[in-house]
Amino acid sequence: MEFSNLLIETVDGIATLTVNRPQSLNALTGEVLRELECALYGLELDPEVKVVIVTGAGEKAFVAGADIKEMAAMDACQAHEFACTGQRVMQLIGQMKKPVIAAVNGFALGGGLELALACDFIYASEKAKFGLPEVTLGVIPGFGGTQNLARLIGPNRAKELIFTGRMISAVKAGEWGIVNEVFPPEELLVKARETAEAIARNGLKAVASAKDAVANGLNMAKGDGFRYEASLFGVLFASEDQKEGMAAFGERRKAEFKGR
Ligand code: CO8
Repeated sequence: MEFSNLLIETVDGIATLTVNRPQSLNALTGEVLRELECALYGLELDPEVKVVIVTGAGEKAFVAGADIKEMAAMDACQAHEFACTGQRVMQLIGQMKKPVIAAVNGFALGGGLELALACDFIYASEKAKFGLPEVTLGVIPGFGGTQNLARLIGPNRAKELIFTGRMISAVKAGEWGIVNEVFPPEELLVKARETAEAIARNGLKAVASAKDAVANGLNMAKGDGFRYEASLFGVLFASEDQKEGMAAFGERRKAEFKGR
């Protein structure tokens, strides 16, 4: 499928999905969001794809937010529709069985930070900047940012970022636990790819179950989360990958997982 605002390249099971509107710092219009939804569904269903990396085109931005010029002309119904589309995209990333890594190459602001937060984890370039500047525009984060950021770094730091609308550096974002690792700009995609390849070599049914356990367990009481984890653990014993992984260990060879 052809997209006007996205580039997708799949090499050896790793798909790189690039938001491609560098002239607008990759800002998210309604059309970009609809394309992202479509593209992510496609990647989830594509048997060739094992891990997805999301990044932004150009040197300057990952995604500098929702498109302010488009939003400025919206009425309340259109803004609601826009927020719902954005939230569907963010939730889809969380619900996908495949891991999704954000490679933040520059500004990740507003909806751009929300997109990164929706991914399973974030790698960043030293040049990246993070912020939720919505209050400087008279609105609040609308793609799950208040929820995801507060859960990730705690309510106090989240409120400081959201109330001030300030940007923080990649290093600070690392210290605060928003970013897993920070790399020189030229190494960002290489490192994201190395990690994606390391994940892709594992039993992908197990990786999907781990993603499910972490995401859903966080919304449960701890005891329910433990029970949920045990049930997912048990179900994996019906998979070919579990048989292969444990047999390979016994036979002192590398497992050849099929994702079944
Ligand atoms: N929307 C539209 N266009 C943008 C955006 C954006 N978010 N960000 C940058 N651009 C455009 C600029 O207008 C400019 O275009 P042009 O050359 O045609 O004027 C081009 O990108 C380059 O940008 P700048 O010249 O401004 O570049 P600078 O290096 O001077 O500044 C900044 C970079 C600091 C990133 C600056 O562009 C900026 O502040 N951008 C806006 C950041 C922002 O406020 N983002 C949050 C938007 S709100 C949001 O994301 C809400 C999400 C939830 C929505 C809920 C549903 C309703």
